[in-house]
Amino acid sequence: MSTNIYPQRRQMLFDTLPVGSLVVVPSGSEQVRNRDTGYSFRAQSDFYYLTGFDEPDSVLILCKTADEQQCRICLRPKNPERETWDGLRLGIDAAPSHLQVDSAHDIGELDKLLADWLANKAYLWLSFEQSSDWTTRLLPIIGQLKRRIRQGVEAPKGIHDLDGLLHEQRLIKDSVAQLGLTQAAQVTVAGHVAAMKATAVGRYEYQVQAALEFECRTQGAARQAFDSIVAGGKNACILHYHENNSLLRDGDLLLIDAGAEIDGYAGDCTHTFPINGKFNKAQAALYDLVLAAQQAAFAVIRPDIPYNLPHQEAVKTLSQGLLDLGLLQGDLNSIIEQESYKPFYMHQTGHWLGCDVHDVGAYKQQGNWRPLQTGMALTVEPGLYIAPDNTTVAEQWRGIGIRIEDSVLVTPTGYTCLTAGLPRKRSEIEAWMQKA
Ligand SMILES: [Mn+2]
Repeated sequence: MSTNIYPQRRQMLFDTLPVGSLVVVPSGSEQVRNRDTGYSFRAQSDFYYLTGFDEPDSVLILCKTADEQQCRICLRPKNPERETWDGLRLGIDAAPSHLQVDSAHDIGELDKLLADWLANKAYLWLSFEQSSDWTTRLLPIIGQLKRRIRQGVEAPKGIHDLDGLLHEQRLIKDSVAQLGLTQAAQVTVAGHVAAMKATAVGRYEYQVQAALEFECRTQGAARQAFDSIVAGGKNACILHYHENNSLLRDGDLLLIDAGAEIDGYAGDCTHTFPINGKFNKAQAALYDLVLAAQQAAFAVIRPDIPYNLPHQEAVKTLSQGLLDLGLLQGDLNSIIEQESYKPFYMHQTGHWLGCDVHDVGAYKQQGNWRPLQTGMALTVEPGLYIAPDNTTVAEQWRGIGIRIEDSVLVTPTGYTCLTAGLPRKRSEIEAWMQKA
């Protein structure tokens, strides 16, 4: 991985900041799980994106004045005793060269340092999504500065949302981000293949989950990018199901939505296949329809189309198919207009993908769906979910949940599918399961 990417990313952010700016980007702190045991730590994505550093209790500070720009890191000092218990720390002396920043400071001094660094800065930038405790911490420091006004010190005039700048930057994937997403996607696909191999009637969902996550971790994933959804039969109708504790039954489908995290980038892929290797008639009809909807969405993806167009194409295909199969009645346009497909398809057809599985970046600009651009990464994930208690449809359809999801990168001429490699056509899946 290029070690120069982090200074480059910080420079890009500097270039968008007005003179007189101070930016605060925290890594976050460890969270207690119970008593003296913590949840495993993962640095906030904004911080990791700008530093490649993942120690808790670290804060990146960017200062821009008319004369200079300064990049500073505040972090935990070396502490041999704590390091014996909790792991090595980079430490203050090694940080400037290791992280390519101008200076490094003890995190314990942060409030005092901020009082100096904030003096005569007009703009204080914070993530509004993550900053509630930081605003309460920073307001007294700004108050102190205002009391030094007779000494000629100026305090910030406002706190500004960093998300608008930094998240727009994160939305367009640079070469290192593209590589991270590509590797995360490849490991994710390997995990799905391992899950298919581990699937059999009479096993439990968590056993398939274990096979998938074993493969991802074996191939270098730091963790899963989100809790794996391994949903047999009607459990697939719960969109974010992750109890993963049911028995896999003969005649049911298995829906798996999972992704590995590699170098801070998320994989995201969903696969639906029959537990016994053979689709029944109702499952086959709905599966083919969801796959057709995904292909209709793929067909329009290229730069300059509105973000929502793939969703509209998927909805059109799904609605027409539901009409043809008799699950919906009426005419296509009014079904789409009145959203009467929503009992069967209640989510969007995708989301941004990046450091976070539901990645940052606006979807609309001035009230309109933004155009896709080269370098954006998103998922394409139509589905159909027929609630087990939906008595408005024939019994054969009830309790079937299907989603097919791939991750794509927008290219100048269209897109690249990052998660290619799984059998997707019904015949391919059945042949694959037969062979396995
Ligand atoms: Mn997704």
